[in-house]
Amino acid sequence: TEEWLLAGLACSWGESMSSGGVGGGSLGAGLPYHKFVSFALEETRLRTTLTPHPSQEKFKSIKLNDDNTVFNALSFSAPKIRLLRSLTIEKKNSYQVLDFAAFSEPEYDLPIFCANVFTTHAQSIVVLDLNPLYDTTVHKDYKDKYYRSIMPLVHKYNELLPWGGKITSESLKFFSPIVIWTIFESTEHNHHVLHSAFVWLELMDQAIKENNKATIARNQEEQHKYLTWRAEKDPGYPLLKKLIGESRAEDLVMEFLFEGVNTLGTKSFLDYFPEYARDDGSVNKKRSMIGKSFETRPWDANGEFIGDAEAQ
Ligand code: BLA
Repeated sequence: TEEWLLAGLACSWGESMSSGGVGGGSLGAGLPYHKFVSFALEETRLRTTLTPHPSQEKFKSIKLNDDNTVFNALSFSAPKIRLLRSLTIEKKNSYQVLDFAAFSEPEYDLPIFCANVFTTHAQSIVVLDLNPLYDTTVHKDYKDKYYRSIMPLVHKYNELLPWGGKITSESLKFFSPIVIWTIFESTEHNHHVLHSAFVWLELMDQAIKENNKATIARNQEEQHKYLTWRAEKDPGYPLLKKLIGESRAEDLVMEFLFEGVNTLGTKSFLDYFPEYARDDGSVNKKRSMIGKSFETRPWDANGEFIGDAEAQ
């Protein structure tokens, strides 16, 4: 049963970084992260039928003021998958971005596949995870259902991709015990082979449709909460604003990257995260109320959260 980790996506970040600009003819080609994206899409197509998502039309050809920057946005849906979308940005001699995510239909409680990489000449900031729909510290049943059998993955990647150090503490409850959160020097990139388990597709194959209306509504609300968080506080947002302007960045975030934030639920950011309320009722612009913590990986080998003491 644990063979599914081999049904993995193997993607060499080093290789794709150094092959920069060689087009392979498939979607997303020509960007350093095109290999990741086309591989992920190919893997997905082996198992399901991707249909272009309505959001793709509006965003795939966003024009930038800056000729040195290439922007590529793709989005799809499929049976069981509400939204699978990918954004890659490359600014020549400056930085590269990958933001890839997949969200299931609310009839499934699948984790959210999340691959984010921000690369400059100096370093790469990487978050790779199956973000849990339900906080795994609170919902042990959910943790067991999706993470227990894949915990061994952590040992496999931990050496190659060590914990990235202190992190915005709010992020932790959106991360799973198998999260890869790492920062590596770009000079080392050729030595780093990132094998990201595309376990998500395996989980998707196995996912069984939920019929209970209350459970479906709860799944939908949890997904909405996640979208609401990221649409407001994603670390990439300020850079997107700089790149395409405030209003287009807002459209991109609301209607593409975190599409569903305006339709899956009616609760506001402050309904979900009241600690961000300011006296005048507006949302505190700070990224984090708690600050950064967790110098080391705050989960043990069984995926039990052990970060409490350090969080003080
Ligand atoms: C930095 N991106 C980061 C950091 C994290 C993430 C953890 C380190 C800073 C921190 O502690 O917050 C990513 N955080 C996540 C993800 C989740 C989360 C994926 O909570 C999911 C729940 N990154 C992008 C995109 C851009 C981008 C699209 O995904 C730009 C367009 C940029 N990320 C970016 C930049 C930084 C960063 C510029 C460094 C700046 C900073 O620390 O604020």
